[in-house]
Amino acid sequence: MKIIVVIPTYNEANNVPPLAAELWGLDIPNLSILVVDDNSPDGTADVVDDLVEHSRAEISVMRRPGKMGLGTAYRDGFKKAIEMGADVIIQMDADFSHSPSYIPKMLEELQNCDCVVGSRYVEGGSLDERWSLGRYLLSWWANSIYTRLILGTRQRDTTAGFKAWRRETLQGMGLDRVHSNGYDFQVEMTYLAEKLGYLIVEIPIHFEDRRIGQSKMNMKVKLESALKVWNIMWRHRRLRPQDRMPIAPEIIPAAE
Ligand SMILES: Nc1nc2c(ncn2[C@@H]2O[C@H](COP(=O)(O)OP(=O)(O)O)[C@@H](O)[C@H]2O)c(=O)[nH]1
Ligand SMILES: [Mg+2]
Repeated sequence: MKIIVVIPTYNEANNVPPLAAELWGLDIPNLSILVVDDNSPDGTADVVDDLVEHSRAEISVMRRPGKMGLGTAYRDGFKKAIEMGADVIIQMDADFSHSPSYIPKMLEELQNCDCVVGSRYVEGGSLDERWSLGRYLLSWWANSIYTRLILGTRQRDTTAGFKAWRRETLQGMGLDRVHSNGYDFQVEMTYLAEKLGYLIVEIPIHFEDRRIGQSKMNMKVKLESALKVWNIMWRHRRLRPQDRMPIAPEIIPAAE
């Protein structure tokens, strides 16, 4: 079973090497890393190239010409991972908010469902201690109440960015149906997967604030994402499990 961890990056040169080391340290056979970099001014892609050259474990970088947003980074990365033959595709941030230590549990759970989500808002999940009560409540309300009420989804952490997908789930969802570009991408993926009848399991995680570098999230982005939830609902409201995309059979080379 081939596992590819897709990591979108914008100015994460100091995070990628220690993150890659932690991922390889898990000792999961056939795990490789695909970094999707948007021409980060801090040279993140060159740092990955250096890793390609100097490490024995598998890592590659997809270079995009400029900052085009998290959503398209994941879409491009997922398509590439499928092309590379991944059976399981893991998505995570580069900044250690998503601890690699949860990955073995995610892979175990994925044997019995279509997608596993590392969740801050199920029992046992938690957020960085440095978050104020107000910030926590706003995030919890946005994720577990506002978005869920509009979309009618079961998933509690609707903007979670730490997930493990079966290849067939992403193929059946049809990545070209996904339009969101920024943080609303996570919400759209959740809604689409649930509408198409895929089984999503949330496992609790502790979400730590980024260790190094700066967040690309701000109040304007949060407000925009909140409005976009309506758009996502409108676009996909009629989808049913029978609307899953057909999965093309593997082309098996004919025997000589
Ligand atoms: N390729 C790419 N990665 C991005 C972009 N915006 C954010 N990221 C990456 O997406 C992940 C999450 O972003 P982050 O700033 O940590 O968001 P936050 O955790 O919500 O504050 C990080 O690995 C970022 O480097 C983008 O436009 N393009
Ligand atoms: Mg972050």
